Amino acid sequence: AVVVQRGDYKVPSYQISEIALDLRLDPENTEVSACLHFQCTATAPVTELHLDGESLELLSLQRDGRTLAEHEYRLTDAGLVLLNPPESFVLESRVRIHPAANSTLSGLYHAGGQFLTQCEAEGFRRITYTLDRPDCLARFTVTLHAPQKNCPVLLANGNCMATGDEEDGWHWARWEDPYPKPAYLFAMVAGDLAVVRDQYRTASGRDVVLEIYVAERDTGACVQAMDSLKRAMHWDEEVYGREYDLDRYMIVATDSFNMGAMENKGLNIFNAKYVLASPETATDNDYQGIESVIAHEYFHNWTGNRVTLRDWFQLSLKEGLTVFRDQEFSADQNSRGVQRIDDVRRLRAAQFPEDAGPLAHPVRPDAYSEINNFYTATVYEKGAELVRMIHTLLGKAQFRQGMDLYFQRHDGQAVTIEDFVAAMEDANQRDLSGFRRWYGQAGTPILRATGSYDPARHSYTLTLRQETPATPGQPVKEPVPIPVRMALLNTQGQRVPLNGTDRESILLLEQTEQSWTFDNLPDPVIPSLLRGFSAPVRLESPLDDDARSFLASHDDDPFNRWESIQDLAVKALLATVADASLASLPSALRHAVAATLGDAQIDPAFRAELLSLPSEDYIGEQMPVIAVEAVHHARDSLMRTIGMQFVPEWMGLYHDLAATYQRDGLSIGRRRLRNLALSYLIAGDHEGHEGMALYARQQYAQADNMTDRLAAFQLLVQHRHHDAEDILLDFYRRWHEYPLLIDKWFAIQAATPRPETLRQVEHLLVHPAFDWRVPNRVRAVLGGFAANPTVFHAADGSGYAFYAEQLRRLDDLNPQTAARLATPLSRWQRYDAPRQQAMGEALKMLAGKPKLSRDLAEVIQRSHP
Ligand code: B3K
Ligand code: ZN
Repeated sequence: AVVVQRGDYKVPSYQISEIALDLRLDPENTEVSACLHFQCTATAPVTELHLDGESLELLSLQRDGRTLAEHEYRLTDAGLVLLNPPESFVLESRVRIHPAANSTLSGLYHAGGQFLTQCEAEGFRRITYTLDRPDCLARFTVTLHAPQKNCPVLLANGNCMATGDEEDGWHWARWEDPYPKPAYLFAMVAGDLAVVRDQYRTASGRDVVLEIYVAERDTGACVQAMDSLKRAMHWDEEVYGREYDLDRYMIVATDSFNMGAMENKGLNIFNAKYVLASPETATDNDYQGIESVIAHEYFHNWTGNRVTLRDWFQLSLKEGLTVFRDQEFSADQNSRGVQRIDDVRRLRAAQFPEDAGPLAHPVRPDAYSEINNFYTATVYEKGAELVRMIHTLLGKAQFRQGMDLYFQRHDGQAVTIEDFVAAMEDANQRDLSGFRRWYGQAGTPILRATGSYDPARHSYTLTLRQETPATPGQPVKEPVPIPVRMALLNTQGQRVPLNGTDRESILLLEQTEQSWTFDNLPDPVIPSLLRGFSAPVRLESPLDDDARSFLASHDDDPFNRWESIQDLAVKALLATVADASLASLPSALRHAVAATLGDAQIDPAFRAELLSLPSEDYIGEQMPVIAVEAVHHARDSLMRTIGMQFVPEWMGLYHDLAATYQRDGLSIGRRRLRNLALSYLIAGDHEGHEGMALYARQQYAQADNMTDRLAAFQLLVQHRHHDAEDILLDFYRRWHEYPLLIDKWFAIQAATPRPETLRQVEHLLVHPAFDWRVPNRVRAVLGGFAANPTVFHAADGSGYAFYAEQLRRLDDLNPQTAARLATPLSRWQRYDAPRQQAMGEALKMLAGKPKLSRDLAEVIQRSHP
């Protein structure tokens, strides 16, 4: 396969100033006429101009009004080559494409009765011949034709300039986008959609029409999406001084989408999961997801669209920065501490394992064969952490100055990560040359801290050491600058002054090892390190259990308080994994849990975080060889012990926190804590005794909202209480018309940690509601299955074999989704020999598949070279 190298970047030899598209939309055969204005930008004459094109059937080709002769162009696998093109010319092409047959969901496709597009990263070449690269910015005019009856709504980027009727019940609409844009931001939608409208007045007083397009029956479920959009627009004005720049902002929801959403200029297309919500059909987490994805796509209008990418290696320039922006937005809207904990949890769950395995790559990758494989946790989440570290190093006001300069310099341009860092430097006269290494070096640094108090000198000395493990292609690592936010706490839990008046400081570890001494400390201190998780590293902390337990109830940094209790839990769990007879609750952890349970002053959402045990995956990550079964049993048994030892406390919470449904932050936190209490009560139930399941059953039946109903449903299904079957049926009957809920119904079953799950999942795949063409559904079942440690990693290899068989099938329909779902198999090195062998065989089987997609081929090849 062709590998694209970052170092091979070349400025395009031509630019396209204008693209006029005309589409006659028909599910089977759509005709696309394109008129492109080319202008040479190279100094030397160009003998071959390569236009990208994929799965296009060329009907006609004209240059400056004249049909091209055979010696003037050549068709290839990758597109169309124009031979000896003039310096400037107009190219008119007509092609035929097949939207209904397009199951890849890239380019133009027809699904659920609608025409939709997805052009990032390289989907536009599946619509017409073009220079499909982000550094080619053109002005677009788009004319859509479709039958009025099936497609009353016709949308594209920008402003609607004219509409009209045609013969045979067809109609048309013409759209113009005043902002030049790369092809990946092109979008069009046609279908029978209802619209929910609102408006927003910008800071400078311009009125913007906001529209959300959904199926008629979903118009009542757009409140959270619309509200989040308005809050995001306001926040970007307040925090970054950025206003929206068109008169209309459109969002379209669909069930058929490869990812979360897409920031097409003025016309976002969204997975329905991130638009639709009502209290009866969506959980608090769903609401939260909508808020952050709506904001994320909106923020792209400046970080991504107005300032776009030079090439795909720069992907994190828009994604890391925009994730950072959406995280900060959510932190401002909700609880900052809880938001940070959730963000770090996601980073550790997805990015750390990626960075430690064969798919590790720098935030700015060096090579790819299929760019869609690089929309990763590294590019997104680690990329956001890098921006956050710049924010930490510069300070809030200085970061804003850097952003202002970035926009001022690069508005309307296609730029690089280097341009971003340079703007941050130039706006603040700072040198970030060492920091650049973070972008080029893969792997998660290990940060080792040791400290000692000197009673004679009244001083505390802290030594920090860093080391980054080797990753594929990068055997030797350099030190990176690591900002370590820290404080020292006295025995009363107060922060003491650090060589001056500051009681919190940011140490910058730039070398492999550095020490800092703090004086004037009459008493011993406990260090609180990496507060707020100030850098994406693995901290090996110097604290003993008592110090951890102390921080678990005294640290005023919410992240570190949570981290302390997590560390205690991980330690206890690993001890049980090593020796199952140690299944007790160590006293330091018991104290921390008791203190948290006894402190009603703690905000309920934060309290729920403190009391949640680390996931099986996270525990496994801390082991050299992941002991799948032992980890599962250790966690189960710790849940049970904590459940049993604190029955009155959990019971008290469960009863005291009962309330009628409200949507404010406090109520959300209370629901979360209450459902956590229920899960401990159920875990703590004695074997065979189902007392607590009654509560769950009652809650399932009587809940006035989906958060509570689903929490109970999940507990009942996962613990396989005797009437689990009835409850599954009941849920299906009630919600079968709500695809997003049926996704959860599938996912929860696939994630049930029981031996019979594999057989049940086989049944799910032939369930009438299962559909290979709908990624949400496929992800529910296969994604749920891969996230089910004991079943996916069954010792006999049955989980892997089954899984690979399904990916093989999926790859023929939707390579992007297949490749993404294949990544859990890349982690084979972390398991014992028989599992390694079985995962290797699964990968090998896939590697030998006929018509293996480039997407899946790359993941397999990099996983098992
Ligand atoms: N930019 C899109 C992701 C496109 C993925 C293409 N395979 C959504 C986002 O990050 O906002
Ligand atoms: Zn994004």
